[in-house]
Amino acid sequence: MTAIKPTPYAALAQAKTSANALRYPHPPEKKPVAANETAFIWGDPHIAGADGDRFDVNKVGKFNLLEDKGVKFNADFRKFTDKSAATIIRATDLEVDGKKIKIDVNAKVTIDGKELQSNTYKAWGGDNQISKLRNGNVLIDTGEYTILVASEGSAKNKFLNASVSSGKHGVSADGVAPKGLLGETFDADAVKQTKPKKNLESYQVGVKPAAPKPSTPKPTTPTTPKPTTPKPTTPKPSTPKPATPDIKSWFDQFVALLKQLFGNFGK
Ligand SMILES: [Ca+2]
Repeated sequence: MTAIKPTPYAALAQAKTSANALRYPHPPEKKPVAANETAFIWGDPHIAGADGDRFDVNKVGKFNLLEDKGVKFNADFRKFTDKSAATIIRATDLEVDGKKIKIDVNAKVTIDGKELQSNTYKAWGGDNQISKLRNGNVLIDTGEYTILVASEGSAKNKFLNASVSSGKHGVSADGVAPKGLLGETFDADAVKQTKPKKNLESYQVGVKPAAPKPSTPKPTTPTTPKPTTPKPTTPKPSTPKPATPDIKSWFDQFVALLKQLFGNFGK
């Protein structure tokens, strides 16, 4: 059999294509990782990860929720009341391209120590900006992420809920993948986590996980959680559990908010 010769037209088209390829070298575009996804943390804290992961964190201390290039987002977990076993987020702090942002339980915002007034915003470097919305919520835009922090609860017992959303370029366009309790769920895998990927202590801010002693390999006994001995004598004070907002409605509100803010969200 003789090989079929390309027709002159096909040969011409091929030549043209290679010429174009040389003229416009176009690296293949990488598929965005975990684009347009949202992870939530709310109540005593429940976590809903970016691709459907669900788990709870019931610890006291400062924990990292998100760490990526130019962004750190930490939450302070405290006991809801002195007597409750449940913990809630009492404060958050962020570092976004060098700016230090603190958000207290009333959603009061300070940037490098200066208070941000209600219904105002501040922008700095790149896409970074922070808005104190009329409803008291705080919106932080880093370009790569949109972070929302909301104060919830009764006047006496307030707590914070938060969400982290990725944009259309995903979370790894800058070559750095996110870490942290929420950040690590932007991994675009099909695994629905039922717990954090690592030992909870390794997310703790300012606490280095103890290095394993090489001599005595301790069996990995998980730190026994303090038995929550409910005092049977004293009647339980009617401390309402932090309202666990319906995740769907929270998300809908969030999307509506973004639409209201940006109009062309998602385009
Ligand atoms: Ca990144």
